Amino acid sequence: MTDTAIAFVHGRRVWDSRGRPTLEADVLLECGAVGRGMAPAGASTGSAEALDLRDGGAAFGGYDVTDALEQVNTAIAAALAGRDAADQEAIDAALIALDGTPDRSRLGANAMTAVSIAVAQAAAGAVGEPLFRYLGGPEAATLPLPQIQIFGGGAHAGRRVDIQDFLVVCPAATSFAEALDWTAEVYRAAGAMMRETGRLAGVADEGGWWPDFPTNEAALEALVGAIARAGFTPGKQVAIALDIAASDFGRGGHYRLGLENREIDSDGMIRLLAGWVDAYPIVSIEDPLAEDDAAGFAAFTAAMDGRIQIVGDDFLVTDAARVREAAAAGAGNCVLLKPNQRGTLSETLAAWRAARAVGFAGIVSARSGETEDTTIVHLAVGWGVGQLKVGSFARGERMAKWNEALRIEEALGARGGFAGGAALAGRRR
Ligand code: 2PG
Ligand code: MG
Repeated sequence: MTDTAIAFVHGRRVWDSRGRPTLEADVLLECGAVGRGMAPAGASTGSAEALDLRDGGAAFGGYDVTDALEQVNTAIAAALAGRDAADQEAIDAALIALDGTPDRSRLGANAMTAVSIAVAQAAAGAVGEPLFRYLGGPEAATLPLPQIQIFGGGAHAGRRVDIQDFLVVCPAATSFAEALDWTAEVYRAAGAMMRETGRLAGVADEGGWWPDFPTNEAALEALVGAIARAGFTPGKQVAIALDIAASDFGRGGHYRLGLENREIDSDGMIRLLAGWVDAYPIVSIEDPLAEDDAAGFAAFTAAMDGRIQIVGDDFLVTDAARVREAAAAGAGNCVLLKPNQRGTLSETLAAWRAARAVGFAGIVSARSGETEDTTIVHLAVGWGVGQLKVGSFARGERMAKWNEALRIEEALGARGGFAGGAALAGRRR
């Protein structure tokens, strides 16, 4: 038996950032190393995501995880006992085989994600390395460009505005720490503007300011204003990224804009977004069209002609095969990577490898329901993904991840680098 053989797997129910049940897994190795992983949860989920197994029923709004927890402590624990934690692919393959369903509905992608992360953390601990170095070796030395939410909308703010995320990126920053410094000033300026105009109404699910705006465009104007008020040149130093999350209000080529109380088709959406790209310093748009609108995705990509980054989240659901299909169809140029959309780290890495092979950029992303687990930061650095999105610049579950990136940047010192604006797909950097 190797030192990195799994001695024990233990799951427990804990609570996520929305106060809902979630689960965490502890993995103990024969050598004494321990790893822990926690499952996050989405609110605007793609329909092709692996299943987040919930009990249903009355307790905790149906969000309890008794079944998933039982899977961790019985079937998964038994199947992984004695297996080598240093062979992540074999561990993840064993989880997938044990589940045996296409959508991970037997074990639950939440159970699998927590265990898959815990195994990786334990294996890294066994050799005394931080996870990013365990995953990427000495080559893993580049901090990702952060995408940070300033206003939260869509499903994360009671659908107050149609767009889900109004984010900023700092293409001209020269380090991760500097990107956070700049974003902190923009976030503060945006909050001050909301207060002065009497629109300050707290924060949305991911810590962004509650978007009390009459139109989507008013939110974009406010974001440009906040960037300028913080002393930065919009578009040059600090630029805008959007997550439209269009699957939340579009289906079958019809898009229902709640704020304007009107419905537009795929072409209408493309014209609307193209107009915003002309009018505002936007460098990245995620899920501009709905997950079932591959033709719209391709048409928007063609219309943008490589100007901006076009990200697939609900559209690609961290799936290697979908990434290859999208590239073949000319739909998008960047994949969002969320481990719990598939259930294992190996499948997440496969999606990233597929993206690289077709020339797509990538963004490692948190979920709107999060925990204090900072593993995704290590994935971004360890796999050299180049971009990281974990929500806004407030709330502990978000700041835990930004702060972990600062620690990694400090640990790398002069050997480290910052992906910067070059990590963005598209010419408008
Ligand atoms: C997204 C994520 C994170 P959710 O759409 O990109 O912002 O949201 O976790 O609710 O899917
Ligand atoms: Mg999204």
